[in-house]
Amino acid sequence: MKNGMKFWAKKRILTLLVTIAVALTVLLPAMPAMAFIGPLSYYNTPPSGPAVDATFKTNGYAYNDPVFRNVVILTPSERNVFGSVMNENKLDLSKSFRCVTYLYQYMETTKKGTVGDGIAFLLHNDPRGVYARGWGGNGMNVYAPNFDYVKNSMVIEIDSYYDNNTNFASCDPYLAGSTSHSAFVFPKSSMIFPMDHFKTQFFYQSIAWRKLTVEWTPQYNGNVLGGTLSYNFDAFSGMSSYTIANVNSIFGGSQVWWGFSSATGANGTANAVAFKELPAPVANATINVLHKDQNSGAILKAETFTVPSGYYGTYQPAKFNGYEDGTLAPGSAAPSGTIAAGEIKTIVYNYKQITVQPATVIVIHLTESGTLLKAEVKNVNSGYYGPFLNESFAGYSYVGLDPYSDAVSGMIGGGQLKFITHRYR
Ligand SMILES: [Ca+2]
Ligand SMILES: [Ca+2]
Repeated sequence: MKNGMKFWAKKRILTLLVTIAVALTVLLPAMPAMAFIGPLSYYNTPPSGPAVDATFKTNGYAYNDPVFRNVVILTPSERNVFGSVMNENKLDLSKSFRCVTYLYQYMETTKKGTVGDGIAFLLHNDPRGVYARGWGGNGMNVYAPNFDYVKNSMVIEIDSYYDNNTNFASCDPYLAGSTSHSAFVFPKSSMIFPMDHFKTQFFYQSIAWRKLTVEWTPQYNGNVLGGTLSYNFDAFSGMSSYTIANVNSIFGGSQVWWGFSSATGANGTANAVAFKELPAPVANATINVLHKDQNSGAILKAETFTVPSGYYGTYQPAKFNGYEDGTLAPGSAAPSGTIAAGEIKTIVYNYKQITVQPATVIVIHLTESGTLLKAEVKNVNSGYYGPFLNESFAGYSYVGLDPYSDAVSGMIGGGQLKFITHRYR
């Protein structure tokens, strides 16, 4: 009996130990190990930015870098890990936004190997909210060939590993020689194939922190909210854009969660995101373009453009009869560059006349009843003339230009004659 009691007690303890061991095996892969919460040794110092605050939720193995407070390490430099960072404040897709980050997709300085699997910027309305996730490895923590994927979502993937297998969560478009690609992808309950990548761009892996700018521009089609998601990654050829006709059909609403997700498989890569500018409305700025006669300084043409703040494209000189090609004036704003919200920039081009020929402007001052007060012949050069304004005559007040008068200033050709008629009463 005593022996029997001992055997029973031993069996209880053994069962308990096995239960604990099984529980640990099941739980551990989902919990960040203590070794992963320290600073990471990057090859390059991350760009600075706003500290990641309490509104950001990190999941899986992701954590806020203890040294660089604007950086979230999505995966430490380990195999088979995953992580995400989601903001607890939803974005309203009826308003524009721009978000600027830098991505790191490389080893720690202490490690060597192949890079994988990538980082996904995602907008979503998954019922799991900030805890939404997909499979690890090439699932990049967003895809899964079943209902584990992140629902009601749109992804910009910066995929750092080419997958040609067709037995996990995603496989990739191929371009000989490239190691990485970016694309728009809509996660779904089946495997992601090359054809599910939209507007793919190919590139090479890098040890640099690479700039990722994401912009959203809403657009209504009648009462239906649509919009365009755009991004520029590491100064590849311009912005890549994808337009959605109906936001509700993708996200099931216009308010969406946003954040970054990542995973590694066989390659222990550090995947990290440095926040530079958190999502903020894209405000407008003003660009004036002035075209001037180089000698007289007269304005040949003036244009005003309302543009989104940020990068603006090139404003070229115009063409004017009788003038050489325009050149940028001293002190002019650059013809392309960046502009801040609310800022006004003035781009000035100077134009030099090709040949100067004599021309004539006759300025006549008449009363309404036709009495001549004064007449003058002005010998001018071809090109810009004037202005020849009204004058003061005792006992008379100015009425205005005669309806048949030429303009008080403007362009005149060589040998041409202009009549300016001012009327008085
Ligand atoms: Ca891949
Ligand atoms: Ca891919």
